[in-house]
Amino acid sequence: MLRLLPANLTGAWGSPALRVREQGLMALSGGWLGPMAPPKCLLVPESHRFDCYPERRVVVTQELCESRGCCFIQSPPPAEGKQGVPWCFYPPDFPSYTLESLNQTALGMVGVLVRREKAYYPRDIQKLRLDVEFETDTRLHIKVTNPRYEVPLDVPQVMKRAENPIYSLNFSWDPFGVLLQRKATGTVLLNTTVAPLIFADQFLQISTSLPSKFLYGLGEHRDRFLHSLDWNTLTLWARDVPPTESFNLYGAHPFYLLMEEDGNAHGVFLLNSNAMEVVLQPAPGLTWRTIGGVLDFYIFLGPDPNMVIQQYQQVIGFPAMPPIWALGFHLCRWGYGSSNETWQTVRAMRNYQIPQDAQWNDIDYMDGYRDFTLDSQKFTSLPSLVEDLHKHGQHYVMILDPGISSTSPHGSYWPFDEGLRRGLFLNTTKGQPLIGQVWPGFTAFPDFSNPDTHQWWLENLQHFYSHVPFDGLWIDMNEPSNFMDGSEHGCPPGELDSPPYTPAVLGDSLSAKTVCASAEQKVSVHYNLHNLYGLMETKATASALVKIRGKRPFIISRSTFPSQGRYSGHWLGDNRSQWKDMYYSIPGVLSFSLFGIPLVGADICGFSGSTSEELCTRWTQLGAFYPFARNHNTQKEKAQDPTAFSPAARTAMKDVLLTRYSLLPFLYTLFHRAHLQGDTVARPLFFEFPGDVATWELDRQFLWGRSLLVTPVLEPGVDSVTGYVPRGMWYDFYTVRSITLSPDCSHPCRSLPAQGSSVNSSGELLKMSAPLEHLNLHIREGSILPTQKPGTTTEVTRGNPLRLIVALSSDATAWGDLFWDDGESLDTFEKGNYSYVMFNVTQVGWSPPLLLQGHSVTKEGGEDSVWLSCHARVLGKAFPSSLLSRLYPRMSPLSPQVLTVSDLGMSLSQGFSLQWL
Ligand code: MIG
Repeated sequence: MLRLLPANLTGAWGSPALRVREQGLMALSGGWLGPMAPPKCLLVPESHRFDCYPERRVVVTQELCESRGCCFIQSPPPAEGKQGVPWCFYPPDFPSYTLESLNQTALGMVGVLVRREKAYYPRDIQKLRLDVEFETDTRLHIKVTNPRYEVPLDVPQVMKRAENPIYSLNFSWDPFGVLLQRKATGTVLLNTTVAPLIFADQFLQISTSLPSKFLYGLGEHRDRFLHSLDWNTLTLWARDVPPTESFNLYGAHPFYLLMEEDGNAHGVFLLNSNAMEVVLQPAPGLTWRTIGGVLDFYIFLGPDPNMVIQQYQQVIGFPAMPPIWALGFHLCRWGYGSSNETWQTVRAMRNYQIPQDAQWNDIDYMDGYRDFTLDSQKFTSLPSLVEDLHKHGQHYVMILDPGISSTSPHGSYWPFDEGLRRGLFLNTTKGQPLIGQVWPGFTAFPDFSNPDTHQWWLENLQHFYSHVPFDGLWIDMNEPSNFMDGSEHGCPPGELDSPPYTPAVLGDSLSAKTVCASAEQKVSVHYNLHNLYGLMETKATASALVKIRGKRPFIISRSTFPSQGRYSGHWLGDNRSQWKDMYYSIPGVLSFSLFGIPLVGADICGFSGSTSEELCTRWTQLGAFYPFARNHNTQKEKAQDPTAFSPAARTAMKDVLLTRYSLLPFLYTLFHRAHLQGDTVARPLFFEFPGDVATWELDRQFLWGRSLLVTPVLEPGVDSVTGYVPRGMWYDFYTVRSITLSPDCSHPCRSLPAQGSSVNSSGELLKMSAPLEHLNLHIREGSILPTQKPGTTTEVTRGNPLRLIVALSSDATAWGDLFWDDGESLDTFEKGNYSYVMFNVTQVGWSPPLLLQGHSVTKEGGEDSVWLSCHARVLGKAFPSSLLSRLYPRMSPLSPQVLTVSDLGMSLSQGFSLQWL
């Protein structure tokens, strides 16, 4: 029987198979089919060949391939550095599982899957349990298990079966397969009969067809935002390496978002923490290949991309609300020679009045690079520096690595002695602490899966805090990184360190630049927990920070896993001071928006290598719009903070940072929406314009929320930039800003705008002027942005009057909102200690007057102390021309105009309304 045409399925199932047949015959005439290949193999077109021999270290011969029962057909070798069509692939009748029974349960179904013929990996599991839960109308949970390791992540427990799911689920019984369709359109979202299901102890694989080639997510990688499906393997295994195309990097996010051809979107999350590959192929098709755990899928039906990401975060958890100072500008470098040198930079920044909220230190502050110690010579003044920062409303963040020095004389280094005494480190298979090497020399690695380790971590932090009252933590090297492969003694033989199949990890070994997979941890072996190491360290760190400071924790972590956003942000690691690295930061930031980690950014001006004034200026302009904005530099490179450059460059950097600070209330409110319901902060354009296919590939621009378009320059030596401007009116941000209030204009009055690059776009590429000191920012019609006069810290800024920018749509409406609280207390939203205002402009009846209203929904006991005087600036055609022509037939449409209202003198907890003619 032809796998692609299961007998018990008709309709949508039939037609792809017919297509397959035709293409197969076409391929036959192409001449690349081996003459010996059996007819069933010839039927499989190249794009539909699912790899039966993914092992990389083996040259696949016909003999090896056929010993697995697969088809062998050579195709043209791929271009250098590319993967090609697999030569060894599954025939349509390759043995798979059969669905033996299927019974209704309260939430869905439970079934039994049986494999009669063994596949080719050891310890093939013959009987599996299938659980299906119709969790919500837009979320489906499908799990294939037998009792074994599962990811220890709290996921929502559903009590009631969804009543009106927008999806329909069918099964193929023999071979077993899942067919998932979107009811409204009939689009087949998943069809897993395209290749066999394999479920062996250390090799689990399931493939599916995809309804389009527009696939995003699957991190952490350095790639375009939109992945290529041209035989592209993405490996997920936490790894310390400067971001390089096609390598596994610091974090693991087995989640993809897919745009269907008609603009609907869905997402798929595989809750699995083992080393994994995801293979993308042009069918379009996708294969999940993991070497442990279970197949635990959540599918999100959207139907729009924003909703998919919200639904994903309903499962993994919504991101933490950051303290407001986290949204200021951060300055860091590796290689400040001393605390005084660090202090110098802070003073220089203040001197030039360049905004800065936090000063950071890298490992330089430590004594011998050991955690929780302070270099008593070079960093003597650190406590005073921190005190000075606090006096200026600024904050201090320092780095912390997980590796704990194991060679300090006994009795001289409490963290190791005590960790050893309490048994808190990763152990070798022989039950001894596993010793690797990191910055301090030989180190042991805390087992953060053990709750006792959290207590010890807290005690260490408390101790250090009593000397240096830090405000946040930067947790690095937590893949965990190890300068040795495995341990000081390598790794023992065995199937954890040398599994039957090793995914395409950098270094070809699971223990490359990390600890042995066989290392023992409290919850399971490191083999299973490796991708969770950073997340578990982050949880320990977040709870310690809360206990120590009693305020919202601020953490930036290098290694991440789904649900990370609940505890920390992320930076994109060791980029280089090169233009292409600057570009890659945009797909990087946008991908982490999808992963539910909105607080993300790349090292502004580049980490390694030497930046240039031009690059650093452009990068600061882009970086001012990273949700997390930090300039960081490697050791031994010349300074690249804003004060290190010419007056012109310095001023350009200062200006764009002030622009960021002026948008603080807007940005803070976006983070509130992320925390509340999983909205993205840095947002891909297609999230707002899913019906406009031209936006689906864009990753050189992005939005803040729904309404601020950022179009950075990403190339040297240019004074313009071409960007896509979606359909509608977009107002030039600076034109708005540059309108000055005429003093005699204290009540509603109109004035014409200065000439700016506001544009009424038909959905087109536009060339924008971009001299070196200019970042293009455009405000979308229909939006209201709360802003403030910027200060050089968020503390100063947040005390300044609120200003509304009202960008009217063509039908003279607009809306926006503001979330405001004290900026640092825990759970202000949950406790009701905040103000929330919805701003609205509406047309009053059928007459020209417009009404701007602020509706406060602040709860009883809300933040009453928040009082901001308010200015409003209204942009656009105040009157719709259609209406005007009806009411005033002889009047021509008004030109765009700007209306300024000063000092509304409102309290946020009261609301207001303002009407004008
Ligand atoms: O082995 O702490 O990604 O930001 O400056 C390098 C020194 C260790 C890697 C981090 C980088 C940091 C550096 N760290």
